[in-house]
Amino acid sequence: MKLFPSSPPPGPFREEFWRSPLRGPWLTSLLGLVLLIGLPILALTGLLSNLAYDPGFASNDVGTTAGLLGWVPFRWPAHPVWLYALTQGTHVALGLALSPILLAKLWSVIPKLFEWPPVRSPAHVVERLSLLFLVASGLFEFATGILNIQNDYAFGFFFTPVHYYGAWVFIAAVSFHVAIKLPKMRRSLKTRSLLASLREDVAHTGPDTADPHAPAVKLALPPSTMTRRVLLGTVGGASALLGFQGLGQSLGGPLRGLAFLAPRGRNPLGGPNGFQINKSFAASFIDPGSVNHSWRLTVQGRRMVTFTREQLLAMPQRHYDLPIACVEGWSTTQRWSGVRMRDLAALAGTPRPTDLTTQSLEQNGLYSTITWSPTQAWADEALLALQVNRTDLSLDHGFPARAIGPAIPGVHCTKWITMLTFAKA
Ligand SMILES: Nc1nc2c(c(=O)[nH]1)N[C@H]1C(S)=C(S)[C@@H](COP(=O)(O)O)O[C@H]1N2
Ligand SMILES: [Mo]
Repeated sequence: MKLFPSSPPPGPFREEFWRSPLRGPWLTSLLGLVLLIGLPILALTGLLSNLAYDPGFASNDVGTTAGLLGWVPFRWPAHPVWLYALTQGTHVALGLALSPILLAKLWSVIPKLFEWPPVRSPAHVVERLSLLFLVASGLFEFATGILNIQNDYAFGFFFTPVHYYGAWVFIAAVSFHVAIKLPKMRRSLKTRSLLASLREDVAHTGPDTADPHAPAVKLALPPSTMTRRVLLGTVGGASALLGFQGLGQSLGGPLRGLAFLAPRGRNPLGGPNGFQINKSFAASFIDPGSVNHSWRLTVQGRRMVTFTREQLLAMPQRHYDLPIACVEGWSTTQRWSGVRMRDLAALAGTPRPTDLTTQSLEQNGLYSTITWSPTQAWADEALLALQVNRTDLSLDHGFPARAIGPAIPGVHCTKWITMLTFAKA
């Protein structure tokens, strides 16, 4: 018994519904080639971001350490200090740049979604299921990533494991797809020259007939109303625009002006202390009475010591240009001044490298406590910062003191510090 009638229902299930002669295996393969180059870099920088969080420490537990997929082949280094700004800036800018390519590629194969009959054989079911995983996980990863950079952790910590495990599904689905389609992609790419296709005018824009099994209807498509130059130019232009705006906010400084979509604003001089802020003091709900002269820093090592801000300022001050590099892709490099973390550790009777756990005055914040690995905590540039750009930190930038260190994600630069704990986790 036949499951489906042999003639498709009207609408998108009929081949003549899809009229663009530009659609076809050459276009799909060309866009596929761009994704084939970009996606591995996107995946790698994404996995590195998870690693940079040091998710193995209890207070950093972002839910991504479970099982085989909790990929931690090495510990995140402290140098070069701009490492995370580079990897995460690349991840976000590239993700933005690839989104128009992904959408165009989906557009180029959309008739396949309405294939008739929908199910032909068990092998056909497997193939369609693998495509379902591919498209669903791809759209999901791009959508959650973009929402996260625009909405400031719209999903709270939920985002991290979901985007992380979603990435493994996407990586698996892409690998499977590439393994199957690579020969077809290579064949299809040979059917047209890119340069010649870009030179065609609209009257000479013929159908993409690379597929010898293309249905006859393909050959009888109406004349094109658009050249390949316009199509590829639009997709490429959108991609470049999004990529550049991503780069603008990653590189910061004057280039921040390019970042027309940046959720934290474009103005490089915005915010107190001359640069932007992520979470303001008001949004932290910290009692203003706890950051006045009564504030004390507690350092817990082998013994416990407390310091006033004046005592900290009387200690040797170090000055370093260090970026704050947020998972959202933006970064900003400023000159930070303060006391070395390892000097504080020594004063608390802990002269040997251990982990460092920060504690903010902020209650219930997602980022009020974070653990740094010994590599970070004992680096020269690991500071309890009291000043930035030679003036006191503003309340919004973490007054009375904030943590800042080399090559660490922004989320590890805890503001409004009340306690530092040096201990083996
Ligand atoms: N106490 C506290 N510290 C915090 C945060 C926070 O929400 N609370 N946000 C972190 C994040 S995610 C980043 S990117 C940086 C941003 O620094 P900024 O607010 O000075 O721009 O601070 C980090 N320190
Ligand atoms: Mo962040």
